[in-house]
Amino acid sequence: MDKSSSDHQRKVDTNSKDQQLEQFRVNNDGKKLTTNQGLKVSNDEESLKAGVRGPTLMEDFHFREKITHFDHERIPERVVHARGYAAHGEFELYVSMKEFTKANFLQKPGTKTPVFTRFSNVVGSLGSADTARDVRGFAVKFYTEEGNYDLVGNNIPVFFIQDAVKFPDLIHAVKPEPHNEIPQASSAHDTFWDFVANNQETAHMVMWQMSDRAIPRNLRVIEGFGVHTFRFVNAQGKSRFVKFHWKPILGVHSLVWDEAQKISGKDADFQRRDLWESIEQGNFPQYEFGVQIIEQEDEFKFDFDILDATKVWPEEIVPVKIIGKLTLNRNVDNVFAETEQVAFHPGNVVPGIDFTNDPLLQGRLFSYIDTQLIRLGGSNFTEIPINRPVCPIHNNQRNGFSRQTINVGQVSYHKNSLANNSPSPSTAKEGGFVHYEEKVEGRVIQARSESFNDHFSQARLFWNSMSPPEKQHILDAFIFELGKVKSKDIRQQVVEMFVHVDKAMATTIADNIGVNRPTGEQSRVTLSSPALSQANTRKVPQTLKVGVLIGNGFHVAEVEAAIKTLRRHGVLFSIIGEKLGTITSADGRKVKVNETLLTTGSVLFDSLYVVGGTADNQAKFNNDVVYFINEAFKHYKPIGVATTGNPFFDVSNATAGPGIVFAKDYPDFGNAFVKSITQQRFWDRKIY
Ligand code: HDE
Repeated sequence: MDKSSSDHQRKVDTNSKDQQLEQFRVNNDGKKLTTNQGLKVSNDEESLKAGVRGPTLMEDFHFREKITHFDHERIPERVVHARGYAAHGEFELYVSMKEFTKANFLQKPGTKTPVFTRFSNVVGSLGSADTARDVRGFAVKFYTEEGNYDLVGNNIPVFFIQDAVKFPDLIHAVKPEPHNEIPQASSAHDTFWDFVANNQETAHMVMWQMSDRAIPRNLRVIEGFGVHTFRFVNAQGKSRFVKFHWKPILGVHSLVWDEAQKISGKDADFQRRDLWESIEQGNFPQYEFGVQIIEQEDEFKFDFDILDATKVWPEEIVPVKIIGKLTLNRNVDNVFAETEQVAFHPGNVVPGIDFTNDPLLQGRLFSYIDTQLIRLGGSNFTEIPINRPVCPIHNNQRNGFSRQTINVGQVSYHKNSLANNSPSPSTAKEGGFVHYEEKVEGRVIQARSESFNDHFSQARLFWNSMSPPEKQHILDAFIFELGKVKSKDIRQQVVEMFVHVDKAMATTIADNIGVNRPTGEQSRVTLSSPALSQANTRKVPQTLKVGVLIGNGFHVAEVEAAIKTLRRHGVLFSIIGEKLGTITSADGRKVKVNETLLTTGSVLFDSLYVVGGTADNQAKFNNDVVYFINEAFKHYKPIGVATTGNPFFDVSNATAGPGIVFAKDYPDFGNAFVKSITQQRFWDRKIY
């Protein structure tokens, strides 16, 4: 049975948002076909014609309605973050934040708030591939009792620019070039790098973008960041600066670049498929919520400006306090209705959370509603089910395209006497939002604070914090991206810029992209921040995926024991054979094949278990299995080799060493293999 009909019932739980959405769900199962006017339709196969071979008649209202609706099915894609994928879930508070904020959903430990989370790629179009090198959006809508709170963040904690007025320039530069609309979903082209070299505030963010962070393995293993500095305000009116973090419980993990590119072809939906399937399987993605807090009086205590969105607050200096957990536990019913029509806005706040003067944040406060007005066709998009708050809405806003609400009564203005001045504003005590009374003074001026001028110290801090393989990946990414830049002048400018991050790095890049070695000097920063390196992340076996390469004639006891151990550790596996159907063990046992060597690829798995065996077309089977082994080996992945798998391994390019586990060497093969799987990549492997 298909999902829409099978589990429609179970979905409506006590969650207030889910109950609200239920009022809008329509299930066609077993129902009669009607027009949008509710008229039962008698024929949906032939249009009304003057004679069976004659012309179609205008009178056919069903035809006209159906085609017209179809003709208008598309809406503009988001100007950035077009390709996204979302899920429902809940946020549970661990510890009370009462001391810091009066936000209702952050008061009582155990409080659960319904959420909707949309992940996205920034640059590519709606139909682009998931695994492009790009920043991932991480937008969370909390449906709180005090109204919607949107935390519209990214998986990288800093941004390219410091002032929102430059955003259109940045996006024009990174999107496909306007004269030929090439390349799609890629920053590896002239205009992007021209922008980088001529806007040096991008340095820190570009280091992150060239790092493994921009090619996450899947969306369950990314961090999330609010990026800007926000403000917490408590019931006494005391304000503190705050930065928001999401930390995935499975740790932060990435693809390797060659793998990312191949996945784009093998499965353009790789990351959305992973998210969808994980939730369907009950492997709910979870992220802990953390806050960094700086006291108001410490605003100027740091060697960076805390309002500058190109800077992190190193966790070693300002610790991240974990205060809750986000669990994504329900897929959408309809991607258009929910994922596409959801409208996030950093300006959607609740009492206790407020803004700062970060000039990037200030600009965003304008942009989101503005773009939604055109994308969602007018001012009533807040009435679309996914965007509705779960608390009551009362105001004097009226009319506009596709208004759903029927406001009753004579009065639609404030103040009034006819309706006793209702709806009436609330005091802060009654839950009214009162803007934080920050003291501001200064001249009206178009300028940037000098405290925003240091573009290289934290870019170097990031570089210093990377492990040797991470550094190598950054180098490789620069060489790849700049290798695609046609203008030699731009390539030269870029190395002259990044020499300020690291001289050896920029020199190696220069040597590989046909330009002169840079002449400048690197930043003197020697500090590093271990929290920035993925080498220090959490590694667990749960939900990692093993591809079992298998033919006929395998040893049941050996394979079953291995698979049982994988299962016990929460490792997922898929049986990959020559063709769909079944394979047969040496003693006649049949096992179902899930995928074939043709329909899948090593890049779609975290690890391989090479069992081998016989096949109808033995030569092709051998070749294909060896191809899988070679590729997984090249991508530093763990490989388990069953006793029957040795002949396949022996003729591959792979060599025994770290992460290669032979059944012949381990009486307890399963556990040794799980240990390697947990490790995920073996960077000290020699790959040429
Ligand atoms: Fe956005 N951004 N942005 N952005 N942004 C949009 O809003 C914008 C920035 C982010 O899943 C748009 O509804 C400006 C930073 C996410 O629906 C638009 C600036 C961060 C999403 C917009 C920024 C983000 C968007 C396009 C420079 C991380 C997807 C469609 C100041 C903190 C939300 C839309 C979703 C979407 C403007 C910079 C995150 C045009 C002007 C920094 C996750 O309004």
